[in-house]
Parts: sequence; structure tokens; C-alpha cells
Amino acid sequence: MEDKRMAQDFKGAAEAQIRAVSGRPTSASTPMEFWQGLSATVVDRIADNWHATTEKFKAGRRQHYLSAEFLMGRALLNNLLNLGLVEEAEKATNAFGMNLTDILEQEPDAALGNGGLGRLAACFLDSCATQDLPVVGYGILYRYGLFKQVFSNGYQTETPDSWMEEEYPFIVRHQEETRFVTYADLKVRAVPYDLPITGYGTDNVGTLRLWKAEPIEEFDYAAFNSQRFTDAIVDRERTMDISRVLYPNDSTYEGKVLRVRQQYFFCSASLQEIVENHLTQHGTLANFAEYNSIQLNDTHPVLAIPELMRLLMDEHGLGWEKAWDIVSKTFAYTNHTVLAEALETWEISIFDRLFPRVMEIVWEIDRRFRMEMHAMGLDEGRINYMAPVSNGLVHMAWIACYASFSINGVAALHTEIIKRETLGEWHAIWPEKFNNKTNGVTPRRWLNQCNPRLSALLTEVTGSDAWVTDLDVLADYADKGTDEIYDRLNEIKYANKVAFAEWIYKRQGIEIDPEAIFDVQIKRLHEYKRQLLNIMYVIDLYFRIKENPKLDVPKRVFIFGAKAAPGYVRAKAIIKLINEVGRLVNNDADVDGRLKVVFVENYNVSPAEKIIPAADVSEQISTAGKEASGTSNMKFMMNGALTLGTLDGANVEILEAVGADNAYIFGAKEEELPELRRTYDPRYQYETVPGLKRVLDAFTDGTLDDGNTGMFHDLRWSLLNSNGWDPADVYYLLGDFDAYRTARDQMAADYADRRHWAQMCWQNITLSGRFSSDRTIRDYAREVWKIEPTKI
Ligand code: GLS
Repeated sequence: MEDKRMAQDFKGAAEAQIRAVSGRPTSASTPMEFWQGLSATVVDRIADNWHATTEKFKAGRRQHYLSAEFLMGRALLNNLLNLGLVEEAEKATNAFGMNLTDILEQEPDAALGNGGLGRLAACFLDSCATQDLPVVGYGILYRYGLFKQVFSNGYQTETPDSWMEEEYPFIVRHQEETRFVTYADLKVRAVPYDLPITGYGTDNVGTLRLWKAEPIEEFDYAAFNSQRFTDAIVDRERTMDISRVLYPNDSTYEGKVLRVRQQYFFCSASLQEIVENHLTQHGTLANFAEYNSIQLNDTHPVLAIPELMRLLMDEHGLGWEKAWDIVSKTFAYTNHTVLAEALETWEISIFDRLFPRVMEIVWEIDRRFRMEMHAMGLDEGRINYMAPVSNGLVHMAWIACYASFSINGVAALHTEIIKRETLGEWHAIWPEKFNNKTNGVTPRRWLNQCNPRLSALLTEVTGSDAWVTDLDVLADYADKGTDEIYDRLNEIKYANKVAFAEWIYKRQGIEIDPEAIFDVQIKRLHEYKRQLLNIMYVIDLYFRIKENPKLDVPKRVFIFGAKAAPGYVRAKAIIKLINEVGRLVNNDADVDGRLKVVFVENYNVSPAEKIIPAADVSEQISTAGKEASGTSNMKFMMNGALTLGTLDGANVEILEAVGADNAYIFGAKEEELPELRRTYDPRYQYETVPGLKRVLDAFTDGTLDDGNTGMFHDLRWSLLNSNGWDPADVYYLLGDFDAYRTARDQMAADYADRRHWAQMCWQNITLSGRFSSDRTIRDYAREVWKIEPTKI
């Protein structure tokens, strides 16, 4: 449908919006007001199609994606690109004497997620919209997203991220669709706020609906009148707490009543809406599961299972069997981690206190589960292990496994591990529920948008921009690389590195040489991800240079970006260590600029968009078996960086796609580790692996300064000593150190053959099609969700 508004003069529309936002002529408006005005112009443009899409989706089968996290990043450029409006926006801003790039930099990141899990949800929405799939995302409108990271003297400190403080036009409040969520001690309003999800080259506009908690009563008027001002707002603040802040943990959780409150809040509000919409459309709940399916993004939304039971029974009069039949055909569960501590459990007392009726239903699920398992002949121990309620705890993952018709992992290796171990008991009973859906990333944001130079080359070589929505087309060009293409690739990478060097200089005052190898590890700080191993290599290389300043070492920039959960002491120590190594190495006369350590402060989606196109080396060095999938590995590959990685998560499939000649793989394999571990002695490694001793000793001998906190001592200690329950060096850093050093040295040496390096990059770029989230979403849509593209 050709929208009249699309053709309407963009400049005129933008001017009106900017003026409306600023209350001034454009000549006196601030860059922020320009951003707001342009964003409002985009929303104005899509309003008709957005509404039409919402209406269209009502009739058929629909998918609902429940997630506590959506790490969206910035919206304006993404939307302009999807709608083909970039040029018009440029023209308009230029006419007002402004520059679009500067305006885009005004936009805050919507950081409503912690890391990979939340960003995956955002990529999925993009792919659903682009493929016209009837999917709605549901989550929480956090007032404060993931904390802002500030380094002070090399230590991470956290400050609140008030991303919506100024007007945020991409979010639209729908007061009229408010729901009520009831806790035993509190009743709150859930007000929906919608974000439009435009797709690339389609008129369809999908929706991300985020719920905000608001008090039923603004404040207690009587209390206020009698001068008890604080009393007057107590309930109001308690309510607002629910959607105030995103929990800053990745993989591990903090057991807090508020977290459970949050989870119930968005599950209940979303389900009330889904059920009501279905009733309005179909008049009966009998066919609910034919028209609705709900994907649970990890265990955070698992409360949706007993809550749907409650709604069906208590609000709509169904009996248990009917309700359970619907529930068990509705939910699908994605597991995102094998780390045991991430399988959420909550004290029964929390549920009792917040929602006794839901707890009652959980007890009944538990009772029936136990009966069913008895009937199947399972022994008591096993039943007790798998039961939804045991040892005073509610096991969210077990409820999910029991009630869901589909259980999936996020990479081939990860799915094998959950089948064998994490969820092994469940797989033994219901193998048919299990399936793999290897993650993907959207090539719109992670290639077309963040790397315009490479995108132009791909369009030129393939003769069209079809690759933007069908990344597999690039595979036909894998063996069509030419010297001209390789030289162009090198020029593009160089230009991207220059741009990154300028960006980081402006941001943090660090000077780096774009001729150097840019070697990058960006992801949450976690011991299993082994940023510590990475920096140990840097320390080792530093000592090698100190020993022999004439040593022939290729110039390198080691780039880090990572946030540590605020309570994760050891992760914070690693951040401090990396910053200290930077201080040591960056200004050393012997090093003479050959090594630079750069820690990008406050790493987020937008910095990632600057870093990834400039990377040569993609560090994916987690202990084998620990990283469920990883997704930055895919983004780097698409942008022509080579993987230096272990056989972990999706690295395995990247290697499969590009072949051993086009990736650098090292280290112990997942299936080898149990055997290796039996005889593993990190102290022996420390004594015998050349260079390792001086690296570890540097933590504590005064070479590196932790400000007398003892944190570096603890890091060293953890590598060499068992703490009583964990073995020494749980993540096998010392075991993999030598292999890592060899692979990384080799890689740096290979970089010298620039043409050959570019050829390897070309293989990675052109063979990245299977890591497009379009492929992942097609698989979910066909095999799990059973939904069809539905165009307006
Ligand atoms: C994670 C995993 O740690 C990542 O390996 C994975 O890529 C991501 C998306 O599936 O999910 N699990 C988690 O709790 N946080 C993640 O990033």
C-alpha cells in the first residue's frame, strides 16, 4: 500500500514536529530537539501501517514473545533505513543547517537488557517484522535500563541510566488498554507502552509492548492533607518500584521479592490481554492454543504458566483438565545457559506472600506432576529432583519443562549439553519436546546499518541489496573473491578503523594506530568468558617485549568492552586488572606504542556498532561448554573479523561454516574437559608453562597495582587454589593458556599477508548467512510457532 504520507514532504513534516517539540523555530532548536522531532516524524509516517498491522494480526494465529529483557539500542537510524528515509532525513537536516550524524548521536540507547539474551530478543523482533510474521513482544518498561558504567581510577562504578528522562517519541502510551495486576499486598495498574518495530522493505509494523507499573491512586490525599507527605506517597513508590529498574545480572540472579514481583507483573498483564483479545476475536477459549502460542525467553516469564491456569480457571470458569490442556499446548521454552545457578528458583514463602492463589496452583501442578511420574514408574529421588516444588523452593525451569510443548537450546552444542545434563532428566522422558534453534543476529543493524562501506561493496558485488533480507545469497560469492575485492575489503576495514580511532579518541582521549591489528573482546564480564585469559596473554607479551625490546611484534590494539554485575566482585577485579595493564603497557618506552590496551567505557549496543566493523580479531574464548551460544561471534564474522575461539557455543557452527582454514580454534574441547580435569594441576602449569609464572606473579609483586584492595591477590589465588567447593582454576585458564598464546601469535603473524587475510575475511562474510536471525526466526516460525507471514 502506497502511503500518502510517505510521499509527503519530509522536510515540512519534520519542521512541524521539531517546532512542536521545542516551541521554537528550528534555527533555535537544540540537536536533541531535532532528534525528537525527526523521531516523531517517523512515528507519524508509520502510524497508519502500524495500526493496520495490529488489526490484521488479530484474525489469525499469533505468537507472543515474553521476555524480561529487550536490548533495543537506538531506534531512529534503524527506522529510517527500514523505511528508506535516510536520504530525505539527511536533506531535511542539512536544509536546517544540521548534520544527521550529529543528531543521531543525541539518541540514548534503550538498554532494557543485560547482554546477549536481551539483544537476541531485539534481533528477533526485527526479523519477525521484516518477514511479516504475526509476533508481538511483551516486556517491562524499565525507567532505568542497565546501569551506566563509569571508570574511576580503573574501577567500575555504576550510575543510573535514565534513558527516558527527555521525550522519547518511539514509545506510545496506551492508557485505554490499562490492566490491573493484583498481589496479596498491593494492586497496581499496568499501563502499556508500545514501540513500533519496522521491518526492512515492508509496510508491516510490528509491536513491542512494554508494561509500566502505576499506582491505582496517585497518592493518599488524606495523608497529604494532614501533612504526612512521605506517608502519602509510600504506596505510590512501592508500585513504581516494580518497573523502576532492570536487574543488572547476566546469567546469575539476585533472589529478591521485587524481581518476582516484576516477573509476575508483566506475565499477568500480557496474559490478561492475550486471553481477552482471543475471546473478543473467537468468542471461546476452547481454541485458544490453536490461535496463540507463547515463547518464554528463559525462565524469567515462567510465572505465565500458573498465571494462565489461574486466568482460565478463576476468571473464565474452565476446569483444571481443560485449562491444563490449553496451557500445555501454548508454551514453548528457550533455555539460554548451562550455568546451574541461572536456573531460577524462588522460596515458596515469596510466592505465598505475593500471590497465594498462584502458589496454590503451583502446588497442584506439583501434585499432578508427581502422580504422573509415579505412574510412569520413576523413582522417588528422581521425582523429587524434577518436581516443580522441592526443598522449599519453586523451580521455574522445571515448571517450564513440564508445561511446555517445546524446549530449545540456542546452539547445536548447547542443545546437546542441556539434553545430556542441564535438562537431562526431562529429555529422558520427553525427548520429542527438545529442539535446537541456533541464535542469529539481524543483518540490518549488524551489517547494513553499522557498516555502510562493507554494505555498499556487498551490494556492488552481488548486484543488488537482496542480501539485506536474504543473507544466504552471499554464499554464492564465497568462491568469487578476487584480488580487487580483497584490496577493497582491506581499504574498507582500514576506513572503519580510522573512524573507530577518532571515536575512541573523542570519547576517552586514547590514541590508537589504525595500522595495528584490532583485537576485540566485547561481552559481559564473566569468569567463564575468560577476559582474564585474554589480558594474561597481553601481560605475557609485554614481558616478552621487556625481555627483548627488539622483538618483532606486530602492532596490536587490544580492545575490551564489558560490564560486570555490580555485586560480582571478581568480575570487577578483572576490569580493574585490565585497566591497570593498560596503564602499564600503553606508556612504556620499550613497548613504544606497539601494544595498546583500550577498555571502552560503558559498553552498550551503540558502541558495539562502532567497534565491530573495525575489528580484525574476534575473541570468543570461553571455557568449552560454558557459553550457550554467543552472538557477538556472529556479528564479527558478518563484518569480516576472524574468530579466535574455543569450540564452544555457536563457534562450533561458525567453524563448520567457514572451515578450519578461516578461523583460529584452540583449547580443550567440551568432551575432553572432564577427563583433563581429573588430573589437572594448575600449579604444575604455573611452574612449567614458560612465562606463566611471571604473568601470575605480576598480579601481586607490585607490577600491577590494585590499590591495596587485595583483589589481584584473590584473582591469582583463585587460579592456583581450591576454595573448598570449586576446584582451583574452575575455568581452565592455565590449562588453555599455552594453546591460546600459540594460536594468537600465529594469527598476528598471518595478518602480515594482507591479501590472504582479506580472503579469509571474505569467506567469513559470505558464509555468515546461517547466522542471520531471519534464519533462526524462520525455523521458530515453521517448527515451533506454526505461523505464516501476514502482510497488510
Ligand atoms: C545468554 C548466553 O550466555 C549467551 O551465550 C547466548 O548467546 C544468549 C542468547 O541466547 O543468552 N544467556 C544468558 O543468560 N545471557 C546470555 O547472554
